[in-house]
Amino acid sequence: MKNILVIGSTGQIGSELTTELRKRYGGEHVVAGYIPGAEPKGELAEGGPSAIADVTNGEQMAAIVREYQIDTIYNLAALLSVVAEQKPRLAWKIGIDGLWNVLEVARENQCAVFTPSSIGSFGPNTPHELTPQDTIQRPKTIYGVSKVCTELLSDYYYTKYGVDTRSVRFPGLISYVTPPGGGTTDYAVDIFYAAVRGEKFVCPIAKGTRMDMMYMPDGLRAAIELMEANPDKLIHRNGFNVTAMSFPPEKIYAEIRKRVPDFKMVYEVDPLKQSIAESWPDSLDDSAAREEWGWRPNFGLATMTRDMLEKLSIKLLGKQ
Ligand code: VAH
Repeated sequence: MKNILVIGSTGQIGSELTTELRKRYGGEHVVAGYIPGAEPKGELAEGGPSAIADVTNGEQMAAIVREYQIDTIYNLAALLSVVAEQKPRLAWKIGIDGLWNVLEVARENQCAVFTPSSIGSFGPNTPHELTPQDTIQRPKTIYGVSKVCTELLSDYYYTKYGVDTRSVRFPGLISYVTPPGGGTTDYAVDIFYAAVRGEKFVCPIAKGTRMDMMYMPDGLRAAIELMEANPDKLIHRNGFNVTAMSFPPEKIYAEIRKRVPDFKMVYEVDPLKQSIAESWPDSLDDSAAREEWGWRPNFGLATMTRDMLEKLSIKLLGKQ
């Protein structure tokens, strides 16, 4: 039976991943790791054990791993791309110094480790269309630099010490549960909140700027299915391209207007977000994930839009 520690369990991915893991493995087998000031609340607090797990404190994490006999760590501690550009040293401290601590704890305690990478690990001279699994990665953001290092350091710990490290390169993740925290793709979440609230949406990303995206249920499944995959079939390990859809702002706007006809959007391009978005792929080739561990997305733009609008209407307005 798996005993799992989720580091960053109250963040955009962590909050839903912890709940999903508890459904699959039993609440008592999944520890919600958090940092002071970001305590689990409600279902996350009541659904199973929680503990302060700060990636910058290796000893603290090691004590949790021993106390709960942890065999799998999902490490979701990171600053997202825009916030990271404003706090590059902190981004490195959490993303890489923290990862080093996680990998050392995993090495000493025989834990498997999932630490997500991102399409942010690609840069302006990476092929933008159907970005290959194996290609040049020279990102120009500290977020991207830290994600390339995440992939390489995780591979190193597998090759040198046999630590079972695995990860995917997430596209923009869209969710109605926990709002995103400072990313370039946040607009694809914010647009739904504006539509349901009957507000005009001011889009910070320019018309025509395509980025890969994924509905959160698919993202959670990608992480869990990779960690459950037969290791003998894995040729790659850290940084599998995964995607579900790719669209520019005008396409998601048009899809929402099919259900919210009077919804309005205008553009006010944010220079930092736009420069980051333009350096990222327009679309990913995720054939390696499909071949090596059977990856398949379930949601596309239309089905995600329908579900997001339905769920957010209940969450924000109390009605369908
Ligand atoms: C961000 N949502 O925008 C994150 C993610 C691929 C995007 O890494 O920074």
